[in-house]
Amino acid sequence: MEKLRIAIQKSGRLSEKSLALLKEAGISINNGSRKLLSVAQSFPLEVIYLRDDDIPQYVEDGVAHIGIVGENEFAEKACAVDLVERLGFSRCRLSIAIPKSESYGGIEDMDGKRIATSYPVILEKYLGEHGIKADLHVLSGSVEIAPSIGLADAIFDIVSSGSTLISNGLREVETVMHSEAVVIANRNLKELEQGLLTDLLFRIRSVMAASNNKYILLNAPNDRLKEIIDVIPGMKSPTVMPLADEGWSSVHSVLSEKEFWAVIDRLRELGAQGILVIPIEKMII
Ligand code: PRT
Ligand code: ZN
Repeated sequence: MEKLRIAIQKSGRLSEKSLALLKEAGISINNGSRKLLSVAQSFPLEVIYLRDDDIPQYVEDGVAHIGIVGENEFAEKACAVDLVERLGFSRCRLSIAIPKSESYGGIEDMDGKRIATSYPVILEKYLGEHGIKADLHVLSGSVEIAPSIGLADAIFDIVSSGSTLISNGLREVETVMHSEAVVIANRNLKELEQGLLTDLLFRIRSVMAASNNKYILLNAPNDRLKEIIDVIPGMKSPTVMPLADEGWSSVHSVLSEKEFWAVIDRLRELGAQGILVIPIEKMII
């Protein structure tokens, strides 16, 4: 039977989370990442383990039908593949940083400067858009030490917590792009492969929607019921049931993580009691 082939990072920051996402989508993979290729149970999927740098090209070539990579690799490799889903994990940003003692007046200050980076394509594009010409030094790792050894005036690299910059005496002055893990796909999938991708994305979206939402139950005094319902619209509209205790109703609904605390505070002000918030396992949307 035909299978969808997905490329996943062999070992690194994306590997575990990529496999965990497949697992939550009901697809368990047999042997971790030791083999080059493994076959999933319960879904026609094959996993090929690669370095993240190689994934966009393998997907463009059709060696893998789809892949999970950082958006930064997708942008840097500029391969002819489609970004089909953002996954929300491994978030980071790509920024220009300079020695902390230096002043910074704006991107114009980078004109004629030497910038060390592993992401020349993304940087060149950004500088070009701002009419800046800099001298790029392409390094494959340890970019952050370039200024202190006199190799560059600035760096352009991935920043997450910012502690790598701080411990190398650098400060972030310009954020060029934000990145998260994404699913990329080959542009010439056959009908069957496209169908499998649609099924897989449906599962992935249900997992993500569930982790972004909570199930909420509360008791509402009937005289404030309308106002309480207005605060929590839910997926369609909330379920309302009378309580044995007269004058009170039980309200059930779904709340997004983002609006969570603001809504809870408002509900308490409106007299809601016994508020229970429960994680959702899967959410079919
Ligand atoms: O071996 P392979 O080529 O497959 O792996 P890799 O070493 O190229 O990549 P890996 O595993 O380090 O990262 C994979 C992807 O994770 C990246 O392409 C990003 O999309 C994403 N990601 C998220 C990060 C970070 N956060 C991150 N903090 N990638 C790298 N870093 C490094 C960064 O290079 C810098 O040295 O962490 C340092 C900065 O971190 P802070 O927290 O000190 O700011
Ligand atoms: Zn890499």
